[in-house]
Amino acid sequence: TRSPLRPVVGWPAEFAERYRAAGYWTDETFDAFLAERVRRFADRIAVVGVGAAHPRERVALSYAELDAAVGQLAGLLAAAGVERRDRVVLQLPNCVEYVVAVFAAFRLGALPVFALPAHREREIGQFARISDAAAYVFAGKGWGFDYAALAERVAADLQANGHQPPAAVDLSSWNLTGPGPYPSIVTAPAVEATDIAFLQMSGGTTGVPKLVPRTHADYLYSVRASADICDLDETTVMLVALPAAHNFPMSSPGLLGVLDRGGTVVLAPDPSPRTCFGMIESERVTLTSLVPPLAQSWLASAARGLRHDLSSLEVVQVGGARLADSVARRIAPELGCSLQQVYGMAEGLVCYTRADDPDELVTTSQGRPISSDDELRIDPETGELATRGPYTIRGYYGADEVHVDHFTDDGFYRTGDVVRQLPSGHLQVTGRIKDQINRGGDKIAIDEVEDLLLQYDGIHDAAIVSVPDAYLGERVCAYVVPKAPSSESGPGATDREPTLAEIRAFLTAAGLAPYKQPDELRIVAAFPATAPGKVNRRRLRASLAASVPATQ
Ligand code: J2J
Repeated sequence: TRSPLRPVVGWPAEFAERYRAAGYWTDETFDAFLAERVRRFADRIAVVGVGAAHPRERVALSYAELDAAVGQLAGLLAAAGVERRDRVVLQLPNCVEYVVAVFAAFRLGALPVFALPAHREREIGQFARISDAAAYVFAGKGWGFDYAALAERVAADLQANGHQPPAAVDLSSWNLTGPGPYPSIVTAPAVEATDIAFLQMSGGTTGVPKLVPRTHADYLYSVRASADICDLDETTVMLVALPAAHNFPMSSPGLLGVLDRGGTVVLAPDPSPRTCFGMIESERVTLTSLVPPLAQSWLASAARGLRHDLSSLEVVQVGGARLADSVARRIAPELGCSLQQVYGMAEGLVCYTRADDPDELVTTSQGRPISSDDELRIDPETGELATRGPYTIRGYYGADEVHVDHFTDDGFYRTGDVVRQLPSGHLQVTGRIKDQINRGGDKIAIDEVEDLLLQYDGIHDAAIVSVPDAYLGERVCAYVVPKAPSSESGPGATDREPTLAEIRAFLTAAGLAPYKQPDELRIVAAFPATAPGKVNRRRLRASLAASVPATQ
């Protein structure tokens, strides 16, 4: 049997009452959300994309067909043993089944645990362990990686460590449109809107990831309010180019915002300009969300004359990492649409530039919060932003030991971001004080990579440093002090500096997602001496970063 859902720090009663009275929190749950949209928009197209098993075949589901597929998949998950309140790790590429799987979990009153396609044994194993997942849903091996083999390795590893492995559910062998082998499940068990609906990945600053518990009520508020701000309606066609499980394309306003308004979600199987421009043209896409490096590569392709009709595109959102002002200024003229900057986080707070903001604010700021009840506090000394509000969590899932590092006594989430607030209320993100690298929107916990490097045989000490990168914004540089050559090394001894390729092979063998692995290696004889401790570790990284001029 699985352990019960763990308790989390929630909103104090007086805040909960305030958010309900203000109309932010309603009684709607995700399953009820879908049911109501299916009633209103039954024959409209809800989701377009490729199937998990057929990455080259176009599939389109109406709202009614989506609902039917959700019932079928819920039947399959139930047969795999998933029950109300169980956790289900979802690791799917951008295929139509992704949307089906999210709502199939909700149909059972189960909680999706969102993972990225780039995650590997280490991350999936951690998510499964921390959440004590009942099932792991993935998409076979047709997507450039063998997820079935990954599932086997994760299961073996959990078993070896005394954990019950989750049931493996491979959607590449599931028939999305045909009658399923199991009875369809059409009604959901009773769930409260203030219950935790799912666990989202946190950017991460520690060796072990933290999971973000979001409730139906708080998340759906952010989705509805985002759909209002972005003016979505039935004519909205959104291209999901980023991994669909990322909080940004999921909810800001994301695919959920589009479904809220009866629009169409188009899932791009990969984010390349070639694929995405083609889909924008053929599906008449009006909205998409990008991270800054993708925005740059789209600009470069448009400038090179990759010929496609992008005239349907109204808004390109950019967020996840700081967009350089110079790139921001090119988006509207060169892609022929409006730019919207988005600064958000899985923990809650989301800021948008607004359609009627002056160009200067749109190109130089990261927007202002969704809600007038988003409370912002900027530390006068460090500039760090702390925030609380109707959709910002008060604590992580099952990580009590890190609580005080991330939340203040009065319930503010410490973002670790350094910001400046303009008189208009808009924020500019100017820096970061958390131990994290933001590699073009992908978040890397420095501690996690350093801890693994220290397990490498030939490494005496290691420090992970962020290096400026023209395309990614930041890239990952490992400073390594090799072990001293042993004095008795005779002929054939292999005492020599480790190479980047060897270190990456080691980290791959350790099951670490490729995007977290060093892009670059710098060997040094010794680190400047510092006393042990977190603060000194930060100082060491800063002095290393300053010691060598960054190459582009
Ligand atoms: C600078 N840094 C940014 C921006 C996020 C919408 C949009 C993004 C996310 C997201 C999200 C930034 N400029 N425009 O969840 O709903 C950095 C900050 C922040 C961290 C959160 C959403 N937009 N960031 O990126 O949980 O450091 O969410 O604290 O992945 O990304 O990362 P994540």
